[in-house]
Amino acid sequence: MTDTHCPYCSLQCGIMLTPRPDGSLDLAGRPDFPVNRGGLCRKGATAAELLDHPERLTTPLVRDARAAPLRPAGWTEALDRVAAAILRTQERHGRDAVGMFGGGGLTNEKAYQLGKFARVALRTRHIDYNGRFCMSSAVAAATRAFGMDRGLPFPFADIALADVVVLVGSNPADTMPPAMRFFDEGRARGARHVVIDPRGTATAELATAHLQPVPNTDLSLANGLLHIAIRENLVDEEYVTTRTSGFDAVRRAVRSYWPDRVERVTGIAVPDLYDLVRTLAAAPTAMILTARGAEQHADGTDTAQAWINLALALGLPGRAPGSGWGTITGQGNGQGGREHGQKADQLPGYRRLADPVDRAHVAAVWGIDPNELPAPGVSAYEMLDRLGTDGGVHTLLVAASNVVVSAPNARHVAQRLAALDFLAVTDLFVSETAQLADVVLPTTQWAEEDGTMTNAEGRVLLRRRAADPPPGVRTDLEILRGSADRLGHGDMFPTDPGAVYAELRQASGGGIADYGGITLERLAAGEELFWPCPDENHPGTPRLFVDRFPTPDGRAAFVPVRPRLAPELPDAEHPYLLVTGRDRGHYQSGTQTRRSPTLQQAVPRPYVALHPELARVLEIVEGDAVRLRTVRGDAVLHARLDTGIRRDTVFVPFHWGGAACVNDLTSDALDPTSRMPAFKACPVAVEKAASAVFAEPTPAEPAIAGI
Ligand SMILES: Nc1nc2c(c(=O)[nH]1)N[C@H]1C(S)=C(S)[C@@H](COP(=O)(O)OP(=O)(O)OC[C@H]3O[C@@H](n4cnc5c(=O)[nH]c(N)nc54)[C@H](O)[C@@H]3O)O[C@H]1N2
Ligand SMILES: Nc1nc2c(c(=O)[nH]1)N[C@H]1C(S)=C(S)[C@@H](COP(=O)(O)OP(=O)(O)OC[C@H]3O[C@@H](n4cnc5c(=O)[nH]c(N)nc54)[C@H](O)[C@@H]3O)O[C@H]1N2
Ligand code: SF4
Ligand SMILES: [Mo]
Repeated sequence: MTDTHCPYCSLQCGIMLTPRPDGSLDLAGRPDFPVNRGGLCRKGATAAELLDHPERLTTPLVRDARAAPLRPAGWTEALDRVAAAILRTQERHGRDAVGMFGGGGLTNEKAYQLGKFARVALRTRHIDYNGRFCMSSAVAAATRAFGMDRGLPFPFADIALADVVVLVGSNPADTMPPAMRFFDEGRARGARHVVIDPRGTATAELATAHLQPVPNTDLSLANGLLHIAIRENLVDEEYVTTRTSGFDAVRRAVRSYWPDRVERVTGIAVPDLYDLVRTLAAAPTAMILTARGAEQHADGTDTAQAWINLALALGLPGRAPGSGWGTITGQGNGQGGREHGQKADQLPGYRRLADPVDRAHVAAVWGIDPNELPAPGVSAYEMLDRLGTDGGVHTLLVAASNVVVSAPNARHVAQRLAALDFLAVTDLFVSETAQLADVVLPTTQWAEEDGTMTNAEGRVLLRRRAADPPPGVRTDLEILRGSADRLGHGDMFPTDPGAVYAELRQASGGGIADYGGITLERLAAGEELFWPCPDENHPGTPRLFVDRFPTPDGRAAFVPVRPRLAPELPDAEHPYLLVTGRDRGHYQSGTQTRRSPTLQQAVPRPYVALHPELARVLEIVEGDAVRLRTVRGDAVLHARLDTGIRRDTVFVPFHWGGAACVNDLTSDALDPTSRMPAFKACPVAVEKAASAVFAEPTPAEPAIAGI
């Protein structure tokens, strides 16, 4: 039996894998792991279905000409092609014309090595990753306010200790079901939970109260709540004086957020506003948690900040176990993935690429001259938007992301990918993005490799190898090594995850995300270790901000924020709001979960959820074909009637590609600070489709010559 962790979300539930006599693996939740205590959601429970999946890629694929189909090839040929394309592009357009796009599902070792490969082997400034599409707005706000970002600055278990929890745009009952045990425990003790979501989600159903704002009005809502807190003398003045700076400017900024005005903007009734503030202020322990619903907007950073401002005014961060503000990170290693160098402006340990001291530290670990390190690059969408243009990337290497499905304005992204000189994709399957590649490199998955992950709490975990990969498949580390060899830097890229982790500890040592004291031996011995952990005798830091904030003056910073005009407003042609997000049964772009027979049966097809009243007006009944249209594109989806959703809002999960790709419709307006796209709300036209020709998702198996 091998103890390991789930391949999917940032809860990183403990899983045990036991070989059966027929060679397959029996999968069960680990009762000893404190986060899930044996519980698993249906995605984790079915994860073993993909290990020996018939569509699993076992050989590299190459394309002989743009119009030619992909064909199987050997590793030497495939990696030679990648190296040749890199060198050709560097010669023609310079080093920055080669780009890398990573993913928050990669282990710490892979994320670290990807960042190092970009900076050392390619020496390009163009590297970023899908975390930009995930929690980057909360990251930017937390860094500004607290001096650092760790999704949850406390363990998940603290949720059970909170007397009040406010969840803003977060649906853990569907997105992290085993975490609900902490919420259930709290409510069993009498805690009050308030969900703020335009939809009546599974989480809202369990909560004490549900407020249904107009999408993208959370910033005004938070400012309005702070206005009431000030007016009602509910501010924790002592905390504000001793632990924060900048409150006066925020006090002034929220002066005009009168409750009736906030009601008009958000749709939340004045008495509910008062009730929420009083509940929060009266509780001995209270927590505000934001997730993608609040953050994935063109003013997501300021929205997260507005909720942090409220939390600070009420004295919550660092007050006591069960109090604070946190963001619930999403991908398996969304946390670790952003700490170790995949982000355009970051080096390992949350060091900054623009900081001379940070550059010198990491350059010394890598054995290079700091001047050889490139400058910070551009964010994920900005890089995609400029592919193939002057000053943009001409050869792109993608690992662990399916941008054709998951990036906003996805048709445009597909066009930009087509403008590249060369695209290489490393994946387990031929994802929609891999279908466009010149070379596809097959890689190992979770249960076939060792590595570390850092979950949403900042807890570092051992993911252990439980099975042999299919013959012919290489790890991401081996693929990077093979490429580095061809670029003359092979020695700097070990393939043993333990060796990479040892280097990561050194590179992160002394940084904000300090892994220096987190050894593999300590993890193997079962120690529960949260970063920062500067030395081997340090117990790690489950709770941050207890005495001070890691800002220069030790105080948390208030920042005044106001909503900007939305990038697109509803008009006569697009009178409704399209909200996107997740279905319980699928994961992200669906490359993995759409291939699980169990999950595919549970949620077989893309759909749009709409209120029965809206459906009635539009003469739509359950199962009808509904056409959605925004200024960028359209899709025909099956109607699913949902009495819990606002009447002016429709909801589509983003797990499908092809003609059912909702990101063909979404807006690529970016938050000016975090560069997060506005995935969560855009004006949309909704009508009954003239013919029932549904947008079918991409066929599972694309045509590949010779396979
Ligand atoms: N089943 C499943 N679980 C997953 C994933 C998955 O793909 N599938 N992905 C993982 C990842 S990477 C992530 S980031 C997390 C995301 O986890 P969540 O953030 O919980 O998931 P979402 O469905 O994206 O958004 C949450 C809620 O925000 C609401 N919302 C939309 N717009 C607004 C708004 O303007 N204001 C407010 N207040 N709410 C709004 C939506 O209705 C939705 O219910 O889930 C992780 N877990
Ligand atoms: N409209 C809309 N769009 C969204 C969102 C939304 O709420 N609405 N949410 C956004 C968010 S929060 C996120 S996180 C992104 C996620 O979007 P993507 O980045 O597309 O995420 P995944 O579908 O998880 O893609 C991961 C890919 O890597 C492969 N893979 C898995 N493990 C490995 C590995 O170890 N190595 C390699 N090389 N490959 C691997 C998988 O098969 C899969 O094809 O989508 C964003 N897009
Ligand atoms: S909640 Fe997340 S980590 Fe846990 S089993 Fe489900 S997908 Fe895996
Ligand atoms: Mo995410």
